[in-house]
Amino acid sequence: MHEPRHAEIIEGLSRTPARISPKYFYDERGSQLFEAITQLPEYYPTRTEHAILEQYGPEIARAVGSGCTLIEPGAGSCAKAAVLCGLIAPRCFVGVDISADYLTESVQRLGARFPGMDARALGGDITRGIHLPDDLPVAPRLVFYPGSSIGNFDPPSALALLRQMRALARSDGGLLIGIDLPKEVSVLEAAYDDAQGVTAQFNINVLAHINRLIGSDFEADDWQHRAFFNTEESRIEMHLEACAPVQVRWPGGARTFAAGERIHTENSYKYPLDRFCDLLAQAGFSRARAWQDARGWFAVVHAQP
Ligand code: AVJ
Repeated sequence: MHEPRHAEIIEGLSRTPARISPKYFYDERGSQLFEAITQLPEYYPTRTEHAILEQYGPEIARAVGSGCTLIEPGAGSCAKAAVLCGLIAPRCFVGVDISADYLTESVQRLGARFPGMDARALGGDITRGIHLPDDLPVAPRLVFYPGSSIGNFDPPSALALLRQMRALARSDGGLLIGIDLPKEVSVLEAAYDDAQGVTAQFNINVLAHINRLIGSDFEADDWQHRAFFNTEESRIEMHLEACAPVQVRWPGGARTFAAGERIHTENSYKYPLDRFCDLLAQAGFSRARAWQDARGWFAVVHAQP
């Protein structure tokens, strides 16, 4: 008996065009490579969001209020939570992540930095709906979803996720979310195809992870990184393109790829702010306030029911 993700991966590989979910980027090496991406000169989202939080910190803090229960889906290293906790002094922090081991460590570190705060780690996947512990302090809940992670979801899935977050926030809470905005194509494409080739390594590394998960025999050297902006869909697409005809085998199956054939590995949607606010409204957030950098490249949005 295989795990469900096994079947999901093989189903994606068997499609035409083939696809691999971006969630498989983040094995240990993939997480390190992503960390390196956030420091690349071309990759503006992380530092731009950070600069917005720094510049408008006091305003954002007044808008969201202090003493809340802060909930961060996909908290990972809790690096961004640390910045926000310094600004809004939450009473309680709940970090949620699929890989709970790593999360437990980083939540402990965060708790040590903010001794008055009740810091908790919760294993779970927000896209499937999470169940919060029932002994949380009675306080308004702020859901924090930074980094433009929402961009990985197509609009209907993004809406479904925003509805989950609306339910978590309840009627007296809110959402603080980072979104990457549309901009000059050359800027977008450079951010996903950097000169040092770190994003290329990040993309190709997914194959090693898939090999470990399903026992396939992908060879990194057979594939090249492709990233481009799809204007109609307003999204960056990342693909792996076969350099020559390739056969890939795994226990119980195989697939051939022609030279130039691609595996779609990621979408990163860039929502114009007004379109994103429409999605928020459809998800049940009737009020929204946004802060942007001077170039209008990224926005931090506070949404309330
Ligand atoms: C983590 C999904 C926000 O879309 O910018 C970075 C992932 N992929 N470079 C993004 C990513 C390639 C990133 N997100």
